Amino acid sequence: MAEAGKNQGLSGNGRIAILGAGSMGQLWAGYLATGTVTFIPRHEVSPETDQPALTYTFQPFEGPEEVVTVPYLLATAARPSLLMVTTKAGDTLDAVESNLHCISPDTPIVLFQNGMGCQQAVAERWPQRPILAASTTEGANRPAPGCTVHAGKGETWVGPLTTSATTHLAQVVTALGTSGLTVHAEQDIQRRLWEKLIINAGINAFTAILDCPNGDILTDPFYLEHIDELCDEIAKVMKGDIEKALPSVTIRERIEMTARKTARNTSSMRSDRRLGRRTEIDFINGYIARRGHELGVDVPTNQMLTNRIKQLSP
Ligand code: KPL
Repeated sequence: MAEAGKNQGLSGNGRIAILGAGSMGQLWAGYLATGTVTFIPRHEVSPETDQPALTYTFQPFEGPEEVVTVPYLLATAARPSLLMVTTKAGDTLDAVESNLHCISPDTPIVLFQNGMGCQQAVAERWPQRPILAASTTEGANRPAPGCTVHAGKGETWVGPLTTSATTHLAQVVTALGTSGLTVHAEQDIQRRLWEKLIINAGINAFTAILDCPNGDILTDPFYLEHIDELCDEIAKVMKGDIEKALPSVTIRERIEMTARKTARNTSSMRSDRRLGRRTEIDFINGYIARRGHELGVDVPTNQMLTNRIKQLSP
């Protein structure tokens, strides 16, 4: 963690609250300056009976391991200047709704979810609020309880989802950049989210079904049988959804480049499945299938992968 300091550019007290203390939340909290960041607890924290903070071991991408202590935001504390939401896609809408009472109407909210659909649902529900989405290629995992590792160095793009978010973009990028992680402003965040969605749609379900690391899908007959049809469907739905769509061959190249680059990684969906947790399939292949149905595009492969994952997971 960096030294305590006020986040330049954010209005108010400069404090950043993080909703969702999973690997991604702990990664950002591990890099943001001590004293500027708090976690929003799942349940209200009582100063008399509850732990006032979350403590964990953080292994940064470079340098020695550190013990990080991040206080919980108390109901009585001053309202934060920025809310980062790092919950699982399926929990996002409810988590935001349950915590809006401690977030001022003009405080920017940045959504860090995988996949598509939940970010748009939040922006549609609160169109007057400054809501932004982030697409990140940072990789973090928790190999053991109480231990978070920054496993892959990436970049993060942040862009507005609602009109009022546009004026907050520069200050949000500056505030997140104080972490030392690479953060860019992106006006066309919808396209960035789609570009990440493509990768997740081509890797996650296959790894969860085959129960293998990312790189192993590339030679598996089940993947080889379905990947071209999957990429054709993705290309058609993408074209109906955004302006700068990609052709099917480029989609396959991008999926395979990432699968090779992250060959030994366990995807988030395989990990969810192994831990018996709900997966994010509804926001990945499930989202593409839903959009396909709305657009009149046939999406049997996305639907098949969605169904297979739902049969395997809770
Ligand atoms: O983002 C990922 C995930 O696991 O969700 C990929 C890119 C597939 C890396 O594991």
